[in-house]
Amino acid sequence: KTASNPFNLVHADLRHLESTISLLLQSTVPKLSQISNYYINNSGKRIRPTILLLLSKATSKSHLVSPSQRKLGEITEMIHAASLLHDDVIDNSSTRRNIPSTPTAFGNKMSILAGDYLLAQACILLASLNNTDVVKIMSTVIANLVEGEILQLSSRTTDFSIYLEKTYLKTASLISLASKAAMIVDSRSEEVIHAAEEFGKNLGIAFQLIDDMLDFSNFDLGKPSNADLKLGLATAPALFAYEEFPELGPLISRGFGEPGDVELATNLVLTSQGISKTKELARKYIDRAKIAISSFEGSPAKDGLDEICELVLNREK
Ligand code: 2DE
Ligand code: MG
Ligand code: MG
Ligand code: MG
Repeated sequence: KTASNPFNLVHADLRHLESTISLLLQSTVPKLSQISNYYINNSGKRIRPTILLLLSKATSKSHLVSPSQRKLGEITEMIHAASLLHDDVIDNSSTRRNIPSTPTAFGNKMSILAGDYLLAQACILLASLNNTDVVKIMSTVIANLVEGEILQLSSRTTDFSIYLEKTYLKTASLISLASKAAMIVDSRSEEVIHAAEEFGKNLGIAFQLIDDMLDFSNFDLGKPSNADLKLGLATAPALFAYEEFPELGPLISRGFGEPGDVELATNLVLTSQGISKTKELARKYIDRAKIAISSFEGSPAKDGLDEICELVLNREK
């Protein structure tokens, strides 16, 4: 077990990433710089770039991060921030990171346009890598985010495999494919590229399982909790609860749309094993993520990746 927090291992790299992104988002239209930078400035966990930086260090003989790998970290954080600017419109969500959400602070139109701007700046940075394979990989990520979001909006199903597919698309794809790309741009072996992709995929699915579990908690998440049922979404805790309480079936099918549905479903989920089963499943994905990188040589960065796995599983926000 490492003595130091994995985020400390990349502290300087993250400060560099933040200032670089902020420069990239400068625009002659001042509002655009402000809104596109809004979530990036406001102390996110930076988990995605931290993973990329640690994977880069752990798999480099010199333990150095290349300029292209840094850029991929920046691109990844920009795509993530763009998805949040759109997500808070779609979810009609009032707060994030303990501040008003961008739709609340600036309106839906501004939030969507600032997301588009961020995405465009991420594409410009992506082009500067001069690697068409990596352009394809990161463009696939953007397509996957949209596919995951549409699948979520259009599927009121009790089918767990569809939930997992959606979870890959809307959350794990970004971490997984960005990790893969970060290995490709610095010419890692096929084995290492595959290991990074598997690590990101399993960690990403665990990350969203915990996000969906925390939505049922009373913790201060910095964003509204108990939100998913109100949005009509049956996530892992509700799907596990349905196995014990089949009477949840019709509520899931109608998107918890009738008066009293949300309250009844909340009570059944909290009475069921849904929360603990969700955490157990997240543990399985976390273990798979750790196994994926188990052949990496020992280093502080490798220990940091293992530590991130535990932090993702045990986080309370
Ligand atoms: C987070 O899920 C959502 C992630 C994907 C959002 C993708 C969109 C498609 P949550 P929280 C909006 C457009 C993508 C672009 C512009 C790249 O559970 O609980 O809603 O943090 O997250 O609100
Ligand atoms: Mg949301
Ligand atoms: Mg959402
Ligand atoms: Mg959520």
